[in-house]
Amino acid sequence: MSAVVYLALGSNLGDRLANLQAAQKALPPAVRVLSASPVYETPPWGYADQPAFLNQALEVETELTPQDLLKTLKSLEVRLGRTPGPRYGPRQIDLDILFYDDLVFETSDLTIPHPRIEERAFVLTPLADIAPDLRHPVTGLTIREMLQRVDRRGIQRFEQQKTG
Ligand code: PH2
Ligand code: MG
Ligand code: MG
Repeated sequence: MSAVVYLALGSNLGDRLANLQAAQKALPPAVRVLSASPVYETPPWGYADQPAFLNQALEVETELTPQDLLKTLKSLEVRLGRTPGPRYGPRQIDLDILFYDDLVFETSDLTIPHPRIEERAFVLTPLADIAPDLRHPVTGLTIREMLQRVDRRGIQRFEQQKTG
């Protein structure tokens, strides 16, 4: 049995776009991308004195349990150059589990759905492009409804540099 999972990707250090692309490419065969949102440039949230982020959402299908998926994503973050830093501080790559089917689950190191989705325009904006009607299993609100309630100022589609 596989689960449908939504992931949030973020980067604000180094080649931000390359970091997002490398993360998607490095997902193991047990995590298959069904849909990828556009990339957005977003003002830093939580701790303002740091570079702007690029954020993206992915819809994936996986056989991994939530705990195994978390382990996989954490080790991928390290492989892609993430070093320890402050909570909400700058990072090469951040890979967060937003939803795992309609599971509601909490342990000391993992909470599903992600606890701050409804506050974060940088999560909701890309997610609304690929899953506007997805419902939060606890609040019953759709992604579109949550997005209408947050401050989207400063968030813009990131236009990729054309080459050649
Ligand atoms: N991630 C954080 C803290 N603040 N701000 C933006 N815009 N995008 C992020 O991905 C982000 C953040 C901690 O994970
Ligand atoms: Mg995060
Ligand atoms: Mg994280």
